[in-house]
Amino acid sequence: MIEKSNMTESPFQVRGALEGFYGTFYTSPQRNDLIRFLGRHGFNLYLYGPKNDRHHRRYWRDPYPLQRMQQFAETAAMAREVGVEFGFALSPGQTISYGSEADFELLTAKLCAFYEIGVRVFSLFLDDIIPKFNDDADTLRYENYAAAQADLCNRTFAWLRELDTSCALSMCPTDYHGVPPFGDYLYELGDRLESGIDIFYTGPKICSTSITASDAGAFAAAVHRRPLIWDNYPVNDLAMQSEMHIGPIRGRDPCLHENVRGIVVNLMLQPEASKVPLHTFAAYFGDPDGYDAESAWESALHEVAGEYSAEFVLRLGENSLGGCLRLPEAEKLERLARAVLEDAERGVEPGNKAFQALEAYLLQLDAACYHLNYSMVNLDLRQDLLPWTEGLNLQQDMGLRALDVLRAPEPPASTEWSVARLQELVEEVTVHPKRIGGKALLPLAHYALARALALEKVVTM
Ligand code: LTM
Repeated sequence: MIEKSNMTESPFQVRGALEGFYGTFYTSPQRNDLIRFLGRHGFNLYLYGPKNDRHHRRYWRDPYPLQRMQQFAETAAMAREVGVEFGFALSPGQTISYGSEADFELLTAKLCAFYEIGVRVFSLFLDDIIPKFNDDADTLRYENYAAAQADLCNRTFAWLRELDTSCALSMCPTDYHGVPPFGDYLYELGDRLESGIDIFYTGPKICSTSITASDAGAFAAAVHRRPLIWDNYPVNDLAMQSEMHIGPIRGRDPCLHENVRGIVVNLMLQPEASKVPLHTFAAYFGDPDGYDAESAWESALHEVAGEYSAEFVLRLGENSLGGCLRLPEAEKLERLARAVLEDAERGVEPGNKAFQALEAYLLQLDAACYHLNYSMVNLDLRQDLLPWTEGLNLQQDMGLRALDVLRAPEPPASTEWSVARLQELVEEVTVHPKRIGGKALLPLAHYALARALALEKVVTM
């Protein structure tokens, strides 16, 4: 486990996690549990801004119900005790009139309610909106969109600092990724925004495979400040909902800290599973130069899943590496399945080395799925992984059945049942909503089916 004391030496000033995804946001107990975990691993910020919280975005003007404010108050107090600042973000961009005094009053009233429960870190998220004024008055009032956003942020910052000089403000711009030359908007925003306001940057892409110190340096030059990285790994919302990003963080430059104020990690929809990549971020924060993704992953799995379950979660994880980090989804399984298919197509008798290697690995996956379903001590992790465990279980079952069908000597009698079950499994795997296990087992299953059906024809002729 990474001790908090190591983190005081981290070169990253801000080490945060962000509830900033689309979809069902966390319950208060899930959030509190995650914050305690963050505190134990040297993170110092939890930023709250889930897109589907209507009081955060769609109905940003409305105050939160009392009961939710009480929950936030408890969370903020607990967070501080464990060394994490609870930050509140508001997303007013869909409907705000930037120059309106009435809207400014509603915005500051919303932030003030959080100030009163002890929150000192605030953010305005202006991402994922159409860069067009909602109110004609803004068209007359402002030279351009960046000027309007800068004005809103600057007034909010001045208001916060008058309230309390310890308050911090960051903002997520409408263009938050890319490489130079950036659009006029960003240069304009950088010129106009008060220097004390942090700006988020997601790297060259929205979900970036790699983020280098030079990417961040170029963005910093454009906006006249070192950005905060909004890291869209491991988030798995929207089109990524079929993916489970339980692998370690990779592709973050060891020198990134030179050009950023910090990194804030956008979480998955599954809070318990998010702890695994978060643990690896903690290792990177503590020693970016010495960071080794594989060993960080191993210790993350041991801590989050427990000694007894780590290797089984690893089996699932190594078949679920697809996503923005651009790793092969299931490198080993695909390699083993392809080797069997190639042999079968060349007429090599089943049962050879490749066949045995695939069978042995599929049996390992079978054992892993059984463990993940029925023996995990961390039940929250079990629950988070369940749809992917189900997908992997179908894959391994289909793979083993395909090997049975290939191995069967005398169709149709000896394989009839296996062929029928294999057909069903192929259909189930094809429509399964989660991505896991790569794409190589299906061609093998199709090959086994086609061969069995062809042999059946010969026998019955
Ligand atoms: O990345 C940013 C700044 N905004 C949104 C996030 O809210 C969302 O979670 C990620 C991943 O889909 N993409 C975004 O564009």
